Amino acid sequence: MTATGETTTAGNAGIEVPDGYAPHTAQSLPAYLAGIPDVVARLGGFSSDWTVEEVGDGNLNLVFIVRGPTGGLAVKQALPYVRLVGESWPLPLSRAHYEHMALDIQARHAPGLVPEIVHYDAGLALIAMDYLHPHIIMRKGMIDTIEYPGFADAISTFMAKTLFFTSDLAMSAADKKAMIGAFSGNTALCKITEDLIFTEPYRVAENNRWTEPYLDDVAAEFRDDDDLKVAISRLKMKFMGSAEALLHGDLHTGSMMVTPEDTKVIDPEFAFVGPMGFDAGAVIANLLLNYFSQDGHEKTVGDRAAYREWVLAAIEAVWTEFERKFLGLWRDHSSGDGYPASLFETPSGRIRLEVERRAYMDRLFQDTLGFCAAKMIRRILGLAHNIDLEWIEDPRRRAGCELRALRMARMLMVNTSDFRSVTAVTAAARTFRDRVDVP
Ligand code: SR1
Ligand code: MG
Repeated sequence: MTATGETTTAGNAGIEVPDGYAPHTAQSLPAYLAGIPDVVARLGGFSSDWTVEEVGDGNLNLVFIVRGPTGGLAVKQALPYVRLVGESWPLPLSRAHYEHMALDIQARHAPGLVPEIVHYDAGLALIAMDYLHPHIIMRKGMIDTIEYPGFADAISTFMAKTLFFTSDLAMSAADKKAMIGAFSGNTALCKITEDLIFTEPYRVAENNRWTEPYLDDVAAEFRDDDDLKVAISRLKMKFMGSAEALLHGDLHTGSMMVTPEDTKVIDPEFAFVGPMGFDAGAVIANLLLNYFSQDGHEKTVGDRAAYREWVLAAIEAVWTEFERKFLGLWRDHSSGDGYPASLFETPSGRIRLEVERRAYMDRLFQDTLGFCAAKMIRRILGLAHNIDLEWIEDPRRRAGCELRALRMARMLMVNTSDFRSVTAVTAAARTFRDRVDVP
């Protein structure tokens, strides 16, 4: 299990490390940090007063928590390989550069919703940032049925602002192209997504795993489902070719640190300029996976019914608020080269543009549902699973939850246009949960 609540096994090949790079240890880090005035100011005292704990059991990186007399820091350092798999699966250190750039842009557009960067060292692929306390990874809180009343507002604001302000609706064509260029080198991280989300769950692949033997048949059925493979291929084409806005790129509930009052979005190392629905779909997918997992955690039948309803209400609020905020930004801040105001200056033009805005959001909703489905399927049939489901001890019971999620995801991906509203999605979740699919 990883720090962000995902679980992984397996790997690939080749490795190169730039001069000057070396991974830190809890022992080596204080002497390095002591040379950075902003860090010393944050931690207080002397390096001999600081405690360092390596807490990163995530898929990719080292993460240290450093505490001093006056404050704390989280220090994230990229390793030149996928941490959980080892050196057999190399991964470029440049992901820290993309994460740093993304955090900077997100902080500008969505202030207060990402951790503040205190120090960045490109050579060491290391970022020192706010130690978020008493926040916990949202995925873990949801397994413990903690409600987060501020979450929908925060994540919808984060998505509306980061996606709108980095799109052609807000940016000039030249600035937008420069941004695409700036993130275009994050190919290795995109390739992980292209393989693990859009390809491998739909064919035989060494990395794939699922709850055996209960899901053997449905895994085979998905590998043999041409309609599903066409649908996932269309989504993959959109992921690779639609440079709509700067995405977080891995916006699951393990990338959110929360308290009931506060939400911070972390870990944008998968950032690149892609289709907006990929981020929105990731949020909804992870909420739906949690919804379907709750049956597997119940001690007595129905003891999590109220929490399940909270999760569905959160899904509805996330989309409704996102749509409302995005449209509001478009009406008030359309400074980009898309939909030039000069084309819609007449009263009828203004009305037509408003109709078009609604149509744009409808298309974005359809994209969101497709990507949502893809994200659900990859967490059940692909390499990296999540603890919402993995922590259900009885494999048969877990498989039952997973099967219901898979059935719903397949329907969402192949019959996307049947879902015209977010309440149609939550209603379908209730229906699929009620089905007596026994693996
Ligand atoms: C090998 S990396 C597996 C997954 O971890 C990250 O959080 C992304 O979701 C990626 O797909
Ligand atoms: Mg991550």
